Amino acid sequence: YLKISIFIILFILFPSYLENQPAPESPTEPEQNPHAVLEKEQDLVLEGRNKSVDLQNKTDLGLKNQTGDLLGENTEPDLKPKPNSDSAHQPMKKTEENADSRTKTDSNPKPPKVLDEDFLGPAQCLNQKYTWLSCSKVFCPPWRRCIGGQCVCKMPYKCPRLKNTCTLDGSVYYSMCQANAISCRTKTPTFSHFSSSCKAGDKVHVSVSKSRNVVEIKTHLGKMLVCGKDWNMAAANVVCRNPLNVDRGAENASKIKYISLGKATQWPNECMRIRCMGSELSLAECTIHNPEPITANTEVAVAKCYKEPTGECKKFICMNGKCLGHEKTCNGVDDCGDNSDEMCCQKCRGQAFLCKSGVCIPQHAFKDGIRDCLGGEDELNENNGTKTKKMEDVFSDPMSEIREIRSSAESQLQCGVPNTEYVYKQEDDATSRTRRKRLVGGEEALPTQIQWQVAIQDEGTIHCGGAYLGGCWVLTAAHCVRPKPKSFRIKFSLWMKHRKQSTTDSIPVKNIIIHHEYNPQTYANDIALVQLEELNLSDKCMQDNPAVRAVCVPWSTQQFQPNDTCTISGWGRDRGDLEGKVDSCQGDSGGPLVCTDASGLSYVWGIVSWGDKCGEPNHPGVYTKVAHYFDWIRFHTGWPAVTKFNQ
Ligand SMILES: [Ca+2]
Ligand SMILES: [Ca+2]
Repeated sequence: YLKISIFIILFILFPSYLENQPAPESPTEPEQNPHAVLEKEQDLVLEGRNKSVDLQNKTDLGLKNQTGDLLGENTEPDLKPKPNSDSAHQPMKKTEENADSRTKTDSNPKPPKVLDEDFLGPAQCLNQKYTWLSCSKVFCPPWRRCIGGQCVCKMPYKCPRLKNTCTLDGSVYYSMCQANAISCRTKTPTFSHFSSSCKAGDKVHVSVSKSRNVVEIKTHLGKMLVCGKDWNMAAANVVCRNPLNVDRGAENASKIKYISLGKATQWPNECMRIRCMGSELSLAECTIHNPEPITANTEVAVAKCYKEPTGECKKFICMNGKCLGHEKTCNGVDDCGDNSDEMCCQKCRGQAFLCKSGVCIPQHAFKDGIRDCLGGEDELNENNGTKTKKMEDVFSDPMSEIREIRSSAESQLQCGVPNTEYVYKQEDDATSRTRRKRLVGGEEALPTQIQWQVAIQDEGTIHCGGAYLGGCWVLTAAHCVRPKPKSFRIKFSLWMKHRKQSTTDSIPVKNIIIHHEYNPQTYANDIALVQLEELNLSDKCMQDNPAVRAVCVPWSTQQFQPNDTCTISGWGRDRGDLEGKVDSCQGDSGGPLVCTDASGLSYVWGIVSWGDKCGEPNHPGVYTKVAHYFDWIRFHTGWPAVTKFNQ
């Protein structure tokens, strides 16, 4: 009896680990068994290894198999640096913009005594020059979408119809998203305020007093000061850019006691609390709270704009060239104005929250109902993410619109969540009694446990697995398929290779898209999409099936990090083989390596590609790193088919 097995592997994910880009120095690789080459009668019990493999010091994963020791007992001198710990002491590759502040680490052989390096880093990350527009690290705002790792301006008509919004020229738009999509293109402030009657008197007007640089805001409620509470560099940057026209924003965001303001001027006696993300084009785009009375001891906001330093910057240099004190990095506040001071952090200062991707987000973004960390770890333990902190008393609230857009977009696509009603359901089958018995190298799956796993049947034989992406799309390895759709069928919910269960479905193939740069000699770009045939008179490709669910496609190579736990599934060789000494990889080609994020969403992180003596510790399998191919997958399947984020 044949069984599907799953194998839990504790992957210490290394950035280069999953990449199926065989190194040029290993031209003989294709000789080594690609998994797809299986004999016909081979039974499909899935392969697996459940070793805990420490890959942290390794880069090759079989590519340089003579030197790799995957159990981590030795370290090759030419290995790449570990992603985390060593980086602070790695010589930084100098770049025009950020070399100076850290060159002191370059020439010093001993660990430098620079406290800030506990926070900033690693160097490889800093070299990537991430900003708030780097959507491999953060989500794009709703008026932008993620293409090729950058948040680019969305077409204004792609914004949903929400609360009426007025622009500075008095027109009415149907959402702030739309107004900001226009600003995004013109790079000039457009949004004015939320209201359906776009009267000029309702505009939000910001100025800075000649004396003392006190920030003033005029709304239809009158002229007020800005409260010192919540006032920070992110907001001061916005004021300095507009209306003060200082591109690099603020030098600092200070506060002054109301009582110490000069009596010569008649100052307003109320203030409004304003909270900005930092990327806004005017304070009107920030969250503005209702007025609060001012007492003598109330602090109010002061903005001192940035002055270019004389001489070289010896501190942190933002991607936009601004020079910042190190204490302003990794504190959750966008001091740079492009958020580059928060994108590569190993720890966060103060109350800021550290996302697993190394980004510090402000404390107020923690459990605010908007997923800020890629894996959603800032929004855990909420009731479906809708119930958030107590609603604040706000005058103008762009965050509620952002929250609404995000949650509606994110609810459109269902992926990465198995049908728990059906999961682990036992078919009436004697062999199920042996479930959970450990096999060599893995664990047996239950009949409907891996709901995105499919079998690729080629001329009646199953050689390969695949992952169901939803709609009419299946992802597999290029070496598993040929451009002959008629030869293939895709089998869903198949537990035993030769025997259907009640939920098993077999679907003909309409089209096969092999990556145009797939190289059958090297197995580079070993990835293919299989498009299923539609049902008669329908645009669906399969009947609703309680035991079939789609897995999500990762859009960023940063979504999973070292020490994340992932799962491989597939049919391996028969059990006898597994219990003996093993070639445990065979039979799993094309199958998914799936990682689950903090919020419980599962992503197809890798596709089983090839391996060399894959049962042995020094010779792990090689996987196609799916996140690299996000744009390619999206191009062929269409946006909504593959991602609920960054749409
Ligand atoms: Ca900061
Ligand atoms: Ca959040």
